[in-house]
Amino acid sequence: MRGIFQRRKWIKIFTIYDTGNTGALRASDFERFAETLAKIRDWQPGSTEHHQLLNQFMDRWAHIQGTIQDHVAAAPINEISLENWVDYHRFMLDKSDQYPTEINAFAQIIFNVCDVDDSGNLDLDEWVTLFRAFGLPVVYAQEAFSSLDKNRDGSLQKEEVIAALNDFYYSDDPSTLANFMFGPY
Ligand SMILES: [Ca+2]
Ligand SMILES: [Ca+2]
Repeated sequence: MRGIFQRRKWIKIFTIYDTGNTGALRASDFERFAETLAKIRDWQPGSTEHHQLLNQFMDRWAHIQGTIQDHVAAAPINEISLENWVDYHRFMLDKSDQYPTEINAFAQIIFNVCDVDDSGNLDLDEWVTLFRAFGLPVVYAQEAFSSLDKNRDGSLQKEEVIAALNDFYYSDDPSTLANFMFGPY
């Protein structure tokens, strides 16, 4: 059974990125995702923040696409299939030097966009913003938030989010609390 459970969570991340809901990831999905997030922060096209966010997402796309081309598909690709995506995560899991890149990049995106008051941590309202931005049903945001707030201080520190992302990506244990960080999977 090992791996089947992880696969479901990797697919969940795929659905978050698949903003065009086509079942394959393209550069345009990443661009649309960045635009949605920029709108939430009211970062106008042409502003530094808008530019940086778009670059961040295009870098993600280039990194993932490049890694898949080089190590997973072994051929040029202009879209990422679900199977390539799953194999990409298996590859990352095997290369322990690779996956902190993945986790940190995702955490960076979360904080850049959702830490609206620049406090360095996320309160519940900001976590709800994340759910909205990621196209996730907000009804699950509070339960997810509570499961990640390990020190129970009512906000999510970056370490808590990074620890949760680690568990989310790589735990194969159904009882891991962080499995629920983006709601049902
Ligand atoms: Ca905050
Ligand atoms: Ca906390």
